[in-house]
Amino acid sequence: MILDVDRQERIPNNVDLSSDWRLRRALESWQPKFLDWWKTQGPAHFGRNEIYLRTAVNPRATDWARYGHVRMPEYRWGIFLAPAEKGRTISCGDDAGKPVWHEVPGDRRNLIRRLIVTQADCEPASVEQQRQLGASAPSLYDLRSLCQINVEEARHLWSMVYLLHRYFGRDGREEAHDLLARQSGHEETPRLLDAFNQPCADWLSFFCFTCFTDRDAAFQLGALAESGFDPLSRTARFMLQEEAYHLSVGERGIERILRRSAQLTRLDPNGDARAQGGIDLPTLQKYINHWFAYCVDLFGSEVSSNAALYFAAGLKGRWDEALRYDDHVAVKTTVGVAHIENDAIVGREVPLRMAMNELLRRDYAADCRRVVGQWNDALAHEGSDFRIKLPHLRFYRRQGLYSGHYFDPDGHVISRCEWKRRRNDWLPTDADRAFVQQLMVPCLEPGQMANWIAAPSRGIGDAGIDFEYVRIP
Ligand code: BYC
Ligand code: FE
Ligand code: FE
Repeated sequence: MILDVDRQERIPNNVDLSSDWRLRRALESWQPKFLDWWKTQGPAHFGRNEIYLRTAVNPRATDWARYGHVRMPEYRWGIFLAPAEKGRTISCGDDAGKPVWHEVPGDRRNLIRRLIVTQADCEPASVEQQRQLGASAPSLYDLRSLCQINVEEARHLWSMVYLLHRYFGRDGREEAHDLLARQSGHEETPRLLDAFNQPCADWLSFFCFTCFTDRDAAFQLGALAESGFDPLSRTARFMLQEEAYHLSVGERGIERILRRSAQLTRLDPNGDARAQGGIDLPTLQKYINHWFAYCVDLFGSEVSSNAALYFAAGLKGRWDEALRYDDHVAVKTTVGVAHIENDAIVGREVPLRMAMNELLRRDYAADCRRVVGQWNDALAHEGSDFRIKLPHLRFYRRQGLYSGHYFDPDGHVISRCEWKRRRNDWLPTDADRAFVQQLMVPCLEPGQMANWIAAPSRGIGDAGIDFEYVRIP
């Protein structure tokens, strides 16, 4: 009998590794390289401590993870695909409606590989970016969140490396090797996408990252879950299950900082949160501007022939493609996309398939606006008049139609001169970063929080806020 989930194996999995000795050997020889990467590029602190972590054990809807104290290097990283859906068909593009592929179609090999490699590259990148954060955790509760997210991003890497090894032979093995060789922020061998080469050196950045960058992951994985290459779809679907928690860490983290900042502003005779050892609300807004803009770039160009190819080939769909749309071929309609001509904003109609990146970005932005709405409710609840505002999609872009032009946070065209004059009002300055950095002192007593952040409303599962999430002897 073939076990659904094999947990006794060196690599826990539900892909029947035990019956494919070549694949198993290839992955087992990648494993020590992965562990070496984890040691040298992964979390620099608390590697020996027992941490209350969730471990994925079975890709079903409920009861899919176990919780318990484990040391991170001993974490059981597994390869799990969501259960196959019987009779699933290709959800978009030229082959919409035909049965999905269980092997890689030869003519789509390069496209699929590029999608998987791009997705895969982000996972270890994020762990590298967050490497030093453990040293300045604002609480044990938050330290545990960081470690949880790090081990799960590493599991996402495992999932992608499985796909590369299983379906791409020698090329796949080389790509898997390169995934551990590139390094976030490295001058010669950086990570593939810009946001993953940005420093994430303080906890305000961490919460912005998990709110906005992990949300990009959720939307990209949603689009990949629509893939006609079924193993990719199933992998993405299971990763999405873990991703929900990452987003909540970011959303709730920022909300806790906002609440605390509002309280400290009120407390100070001059309304200065900084004087009270907190982060002032305008600085928070600047960090949000920075990270939102970088994450908006992650969707690629507004008009993209790559995106059209992915869609046409049935490899990447729209958000909720199957549920939200009737026309899955998408060759008859157009989408309005603002272009910049002679410093003026001009609306143009673009063939729908060419605008797939932009559609996903708009869905992403709508979700971000929903979150900002909740933050503003929290600010109102604290009696603050300050409101967070998401910058316009054109603000501070380095990819796509708006890069090389200047816009204010409302999306109006401005001159380079004006940009230089106002930039420090809109984006964190070196002084802002230095200020935030010096607030980052560890607070590791169970139940205690650093001064600049409010306590969470509740703990993890049944555990209280004062639970010993990380055992520190
Ligand atoms: N930075 O037609 P274009 C995650 C490149 S996050 C640098 O505009 P395309 C995670 C692009 O690669 C989710 N380069 O774009 C989060 C192309 O280069 P080549 C990650 C960029 O291809 C937190 C050129 O510009 N998953 O998992 O339609 C923690 C022109 O391309 C950027 C995915 O992204 C950029 N921002 O779309 C842990 C899904 N943007 O090929 C993990 C897979 C574009 O001409 N990736 N370029 O050399 C994709 O679907 C697409 O590659 C993209 C780009 C949406 C990223
Ligand atoms: Fe991930
Ligand atoms: Fe994530």
